[in-house]
Amino acid sequence: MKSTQNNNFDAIVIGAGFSGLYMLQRLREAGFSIRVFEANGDVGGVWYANRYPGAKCDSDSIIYNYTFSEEILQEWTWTSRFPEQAEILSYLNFVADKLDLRRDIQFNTRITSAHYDEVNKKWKIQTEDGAILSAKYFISGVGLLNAANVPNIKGLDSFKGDWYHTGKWPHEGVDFKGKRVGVIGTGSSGIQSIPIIAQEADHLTVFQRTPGYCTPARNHPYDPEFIRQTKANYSEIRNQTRHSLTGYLDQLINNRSALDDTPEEREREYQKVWERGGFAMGLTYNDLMLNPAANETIGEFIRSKISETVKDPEVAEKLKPTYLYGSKRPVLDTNYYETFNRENVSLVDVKRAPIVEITPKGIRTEEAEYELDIIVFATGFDGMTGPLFKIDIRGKEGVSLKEKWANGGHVRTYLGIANAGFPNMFMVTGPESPSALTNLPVSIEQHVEWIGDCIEYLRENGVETIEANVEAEEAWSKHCREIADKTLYSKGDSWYTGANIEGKPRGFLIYVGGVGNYRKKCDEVAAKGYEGFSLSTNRETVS
Ligand code: NA7
Repeated sequence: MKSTQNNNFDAIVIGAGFSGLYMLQRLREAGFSIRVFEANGDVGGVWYANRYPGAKCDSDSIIYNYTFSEEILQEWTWTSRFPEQAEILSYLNFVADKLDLRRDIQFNTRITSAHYDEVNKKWKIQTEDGAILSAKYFISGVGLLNAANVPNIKGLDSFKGDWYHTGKWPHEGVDFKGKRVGVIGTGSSGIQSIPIIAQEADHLTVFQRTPGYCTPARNHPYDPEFIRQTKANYSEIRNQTRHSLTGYLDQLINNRSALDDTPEEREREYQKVWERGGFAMGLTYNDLMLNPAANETIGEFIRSKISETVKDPEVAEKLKPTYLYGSKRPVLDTNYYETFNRENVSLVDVKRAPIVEITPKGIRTEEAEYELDIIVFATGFDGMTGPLFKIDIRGKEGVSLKEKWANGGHVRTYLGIANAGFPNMFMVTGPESPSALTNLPVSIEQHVEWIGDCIEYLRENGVETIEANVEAEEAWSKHCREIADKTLYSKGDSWYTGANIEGKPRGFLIYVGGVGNYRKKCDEVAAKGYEGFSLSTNRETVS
């Protein structure tokens, strides 16, 4: 890390995760001066912070990486099908070392505000310790999930034991041996950590509000021959993910409705995908995320698996989700349901009897008090807008991003990359881009490359500012909502819609039209001289 000697940059980027690291490399290679600010002590973003036991990614390792450098692709080798947090963090460290990125990153530095100065056409950016910097371009690489949500439960301060949030896990780890542990939350973080904590703890109590739809990950070490073939054929893999629906290699398995098959045929089809493991269950038929009756068939299949696995029928019933599959993020698991057959694990339904308070001794629900030594909050994040709102971002006339979105009645962006009223500001995987429903490195690379190309274009054409037009933004936002409303993705209560945060306005902020279509749209916008944006030189503005 180098301290800031020069306070004026072509571009300032926030975040040194997948997005910020590549943005740095992309703009540095193009000859721009750039500085990345990172609140954490090192690179990694979510993979720096989420060190809870069992943390891993649900994307196959071979596609959970950058593809822009053939050298990096050839030199790095993943060890197993699904990468664990520590391995992903090693990968990002490897990339940072290889490209010598750290010399342009300032760690342990939180950005508190970014204000657009209309007179000088610069972003004024302030750090927590009061330093003020300026840049022509302000780029957010803050990611979707860094604003940890610790629910406001009465009495937390009085708890005599220790408590942790999965998204801010201590680097030295947590010793669960001989402890009575409570985990609140059964989303991805809870479902990944519960089987591991159960093996160590004296007793584990799981406080479940809504059960997840879990399907087996079937993680396994990679075979060297598979790795050799993958490296030899990477251009084909890259091509496939970039033009796919979700940035994964999985394709639609049966191009017909789930309702076209008999129950026996469906069972066979689901079973095949279940055996394969990974995220393809939702691709078994073409209408699972479109038609509630079709969706019910996959829900029923997973519920039957829960009954088969969990020995106590009452516990099995509690673990069965009944909402639409995929309207909350489905989870890949390793021994999750099996964990509830252990003697030292109990399940508490806090939808039926909600948590009332945290006491000095543990957690009290409407029905009972549970004595605990450690509480783990696997309670998720204020997703998508949360990380942006942690910074006071203000565009023209001092209007904040928060005010803009609140005043207009809903979040709206142009392509999930730009905002009307916020010139020369870009978001990597911002709201209304495919982001959360995709294999993120694929989406991140596309955004970083688009933003890099755009900034180069502006330099080549002597453009001072670029700003999304209100009409283009409204049209994009409307389009996003319209296509989401035709699917079942937007019909659940989760961080996809903001429903997990008390008082947060609801809105489905993901473009569901697919990675390939989205790339095409972004490329068309660029090819038409940045259609939907106003570009201004010192002399004139062109819309
Ligand atoms: P999620 O998926 O948002 O899950 C959070 C869980 O915590 C979920 O089961 C919530 O229940 C539960 N929760 C939240 N607040 C409470 C309170 N107050 N009481 C009881 N239970 C609560 O977060 P994760 O960290 O697991 O995963 C986030 C993403 O990371 C995931 O989607 C992947 O993309 C990777 P609810 O469902 O709201 O009833």
